[in-house]
Amino acid sequence: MSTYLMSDIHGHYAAYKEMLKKISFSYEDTLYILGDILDRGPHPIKTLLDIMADDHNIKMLVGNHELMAIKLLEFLCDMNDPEDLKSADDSFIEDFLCWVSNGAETTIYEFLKEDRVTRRKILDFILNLDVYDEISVGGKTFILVHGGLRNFSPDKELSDYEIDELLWERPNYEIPYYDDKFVVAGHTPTLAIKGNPNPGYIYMKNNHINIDCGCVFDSGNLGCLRLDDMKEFYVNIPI
Ligand SMILES: [Mn+2]
Repeated sequence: MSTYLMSDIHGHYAAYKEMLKKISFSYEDTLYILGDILDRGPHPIKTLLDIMADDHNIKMLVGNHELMAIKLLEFLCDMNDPEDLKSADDSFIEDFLCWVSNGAETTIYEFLKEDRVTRRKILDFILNLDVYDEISVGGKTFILVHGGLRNFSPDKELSDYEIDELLWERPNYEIPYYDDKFVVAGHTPTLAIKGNPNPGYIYMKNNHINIDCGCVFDSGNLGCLRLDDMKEFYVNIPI
């Protein structure tokens, strides 16, 4: 009965499945995934469907990539003909191009291969994802969120943050937010943290924990953290 965390799988299905094997993930265990399953890697929808099928013990939070996808997946849900895009307004096209420039191609490709019922199920799943969670494991409390807590204030309730503040934030690791709680996030590959002595591995500083080890990059890994004993697991499979 262990609790595991992963994040930012970005369509890297092979690495995800390998990690489940590596941690011997079982029916009694719980896995929290802190968003960004979609985009960039080869199999985002395949990965998402796999997570959806395991919903008794996998809890996924929303990432900025799922958030970007919602409006467009809604459109693609009922699309008959790519010509339909011609009737879209400018703001829709702008959002669409923004999503595509963030690696949406594989998500769109796999999404359109699914039938309409499955497309709708995928969209409903994304629409129902929570934005944050707070859990206690082994006497420690962990706030789970995709990006971080922008405009942090110790007295502010998690429910009072705007969604963009939680999904797009890059935390300031020099400042501890809470004395008695860890803030666990993904979103910022640990390869990109300035002064990080171990890029590509889980990063911990001042009660911050970053578990996005950048599996979409050659020098990155898919990381997984077991909260019961803070043991780290890594998988590196080239895409
Ligand atoms: Mn992200």
